[in-house]
Parts: sequence; structure tokens; C-alpha cells
Amino acid sequence: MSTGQDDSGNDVNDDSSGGGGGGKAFKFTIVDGKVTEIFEVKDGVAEPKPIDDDGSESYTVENGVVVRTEKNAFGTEITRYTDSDGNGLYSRISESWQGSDDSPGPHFRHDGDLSYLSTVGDDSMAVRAGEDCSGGQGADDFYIREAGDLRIGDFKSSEDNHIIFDTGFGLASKEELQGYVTGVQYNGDDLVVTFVNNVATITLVGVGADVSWDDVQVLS
Ligand SMILES: [Ca+2]
Ligand SMILES: [Ca+2]
Ligand SMILES: [Ca+2]
Repeated sequence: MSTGQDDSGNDVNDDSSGGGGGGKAFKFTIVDGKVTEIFEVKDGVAEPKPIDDDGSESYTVENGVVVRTEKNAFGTEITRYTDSDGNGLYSRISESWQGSDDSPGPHFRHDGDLSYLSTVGDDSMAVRAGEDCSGGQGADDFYIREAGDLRIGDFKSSEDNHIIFDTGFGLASKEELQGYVTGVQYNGDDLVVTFVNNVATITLVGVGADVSWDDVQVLS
């Protein structure tokens, strides 16, 4: 695969087979099986990140996979990172959420793994800001859990499954979600959906007319 930047500064990711991992890269310093330093690598520059600034995060290393565990009042989020090509740069491969169902307050509903790397099969993809999310071949689901400027690179209504909102804010229906939409417009073949106060935009790259609200599900 190759990843680069086009003239507008948007990430261009032509990966359709998975395995490479576009988007964000991380470096970990691992001493005696423990993560001692973390860097996020952007445009070739490694910026140090706090390992744990508020007592909620911990890191372990299991068979070369770095596992980040973050606990809050509502549950536990687990993110996995690997360096599959051994060049020292780690990519996120998956995240999962284990909620405490009896906890008060908002939390996510989907408790299976969400993937950052696509396969030719059916994937449950994590859509995160800062990188185009592509599912590749197969009937893929695209899960939206955060606000921000989100981009889905290859949604096809005829092939893919759903765009699923699991925001953790307790949204109960598509109608409720639609109440937060302030704009739906095309930019060429890209469909851009804008949410209230510009807290989020979702761009469906190259989707053309091949999408409707029937392609959307709301979990939370
Ligand atoms: Ca690597
Ligand atoms: Ca697909
Ligand atoms: Ca796929």
C-alpha cells in the first residue's frame, strides 16, 4: 500500500487489501516487557505522549502486541497496536469496549472488536478522526464513536452493511440523530454530513448517490 498527502492536505489512502495500516503511527519504548515511553508519529515527527496522565490508562505487551487499557466510570476501552513489518512504527489494529451495563450515564453499546485494518472479508471498522477509514472488499460495518472530522473512504450501499452510530451519548433512534444534522451536501462525489455546532463532519468519499438513511443504524 501507499499513503501520502494530496494538495489539499487530506490523507490519501489507496489501501484496499489491509495489512499495512494507514493513518496514525506510534512508537513504543519497551524495556523488560514494559512500555516506558510512547510517541505519536506525524509526518515523520515523533511527539512524546503521556503514558498515563490521570491514572486511568495502562499498557501491556503480549506476544509483540501492545495493549492499551483505559478505564473510566462507564467501562473499559482496549486498544491493540502491532508493528507487523518490524520497522519500529506501530499501527492500531483494533479496539474493543467492555461496558458496565448497570453503570449510570452514557456508554457504548457495541462490545465486540472494532478493526483499524481492513480485510477482504466482512469487517467491523473503527472510524476515527485523522485517517480515512476503508473497509476494502466485503460487507463492512463502519462504527462511529467520536466526534471530529471523520472520513469513510469506500462505503458502498450495494456491498457494505451499515454506518453505525455508537456515540455513547444515548441516542435512541435515527430520527434523534437526524435532529443533530445541520447540513448534507455534495462536494463532487463526496457526501459531507455536518452536525450541530460543527462538532463533527462525516465525509463519505466518492459515495455518489449510493447511500441513504437506510444505510445508517443508531446504537447509542
Ligand atoms: Ca510498522
Ligand atoms: Ca466493503
Ligand atoms: Ca472488508
